[in-house]
Amino acid sequence: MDESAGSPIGRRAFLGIVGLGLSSLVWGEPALRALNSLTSGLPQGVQAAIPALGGGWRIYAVNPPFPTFDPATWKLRIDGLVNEPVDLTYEQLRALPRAEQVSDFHCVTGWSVDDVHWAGVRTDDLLAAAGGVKPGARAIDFVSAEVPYVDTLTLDQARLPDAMLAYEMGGQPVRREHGAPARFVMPQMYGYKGVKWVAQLHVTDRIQPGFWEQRGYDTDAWVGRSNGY
Ligand SMILES: Nc1nc2c(c(=O)[nH]1)N[C@H]1C(S)=C(S)[C@@H](COP(=O)(O)O)O[C@H]1N2
Ligand SMILES: [Mo]
Repeated sequence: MDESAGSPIGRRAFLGIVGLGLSSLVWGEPALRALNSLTSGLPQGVQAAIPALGGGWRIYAVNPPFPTFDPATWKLRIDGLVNEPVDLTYEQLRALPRAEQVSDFHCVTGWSVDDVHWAGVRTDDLLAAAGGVKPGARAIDFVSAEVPYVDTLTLDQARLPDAMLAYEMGGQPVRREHGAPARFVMPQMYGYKGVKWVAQLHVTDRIQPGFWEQRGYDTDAWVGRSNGY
């Protein structure tokens, strides 16, 4: 793994991940197509030992194998402090107002991917599908199908004009390793704030520390203005 392009902080954070013994996979696009089918049945430790770089993205997961996506049975739960809790099917998600954007992506460990083309649904349109939020709503827990990954954004953060629940990445449906069928995109914050394999938006009255925040990373993870940067 070549993390030498990262800043000292980035390197330290990366080593911290390794030190925790978590399976932060470091994979590259070219090898993934083949590796995914080959490695899905392997033990976590073996999967984590495969470094395949390329394409700019590093594929991260904390609890492999990656969740699977079946369009016939998949549901997105939107509940908590909303007026009409709902389970959206994939078809219903795709029928919500479509937004598109091109934005840069930054991981706190020091790597970035510029000009990523995303398509998906803005937070307001997701919340509208659940009848809107109730008084007192302040935050959203984004719960991953990859247990126990979770992260929380304030409502204001999640509603930023360049934040979205993306179902397309680079003009294609979000690939399995990138969080199929939907991942949250929060370009103004570091990548760990954007949950992959999103299964639930739980609206609450408070910020709760997400997976990486429980391990020392900042809750307000503004790019260039947090985590020691
Ligand atoms: N469910 C889940 N979401 C996740 C992560 C993860 O391990 N699991 N890693 C986060 C981090 S730290 C980054 S930088 C990005 C990486 O996205 P990629 O794997 O598509 O490159 O996903 C974020 N979302
Ligand atoms: Mo990251």
